[in-house]
Amino acid sequence: MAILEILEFPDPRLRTRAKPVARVDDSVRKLIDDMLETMYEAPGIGLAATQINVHQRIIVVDVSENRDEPHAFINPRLERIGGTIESDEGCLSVPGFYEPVVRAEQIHVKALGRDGRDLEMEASGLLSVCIQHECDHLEGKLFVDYLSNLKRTRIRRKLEKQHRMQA
Ligand code: QAP
Ligand code: CO
Repeated sequence: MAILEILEFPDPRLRTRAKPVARVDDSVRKLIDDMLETMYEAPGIGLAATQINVHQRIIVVDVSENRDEPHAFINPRLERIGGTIESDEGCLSVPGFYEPVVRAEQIHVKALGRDGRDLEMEASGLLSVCIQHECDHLEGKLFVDYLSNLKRTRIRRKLEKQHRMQA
């Protein structure tokens, strides 16, 4: 297992559209395990492969209180079932910033699981929001894209300044 480096906004690599996983093999399983370890260590509740600069359609999430309900979705497809929910979102790639975002409340997810088998799941609440947020990453989309230009620009400038200070 390994902890991987997480790209931070406005890194242009976060805008890459991820490619479908052709075969769920040991390398994909190792990647999922490293992503889960990286997410737990951060700590976060969700991580997309895009965030660790791997442009394959893989996300991991765990929204449980005890941090013991990991989910991995390979080639996820989302159907919005209904409702709307507004919640404060953050992102490991946008550290220190939380802003409200409106999403579908209920979703249906089809994907492959870590075992390579078809997986279907309905989700609502935080799990639903988190899956939608992570699927956006695979399209090169970030939660800050839902904010006003002013808010997004402020966040970008603050992170750019932090990155300069770290350099
Ligand atoms: C996506 O995000 C998410 O700013 C997952 O300093 C978040 O795990 C979906 C994190 C909220 C729905 C609601 C963020 C950690 C973790 C930070 C995360 C930070 C440290 C974010
Ligand atoms: Co994120």
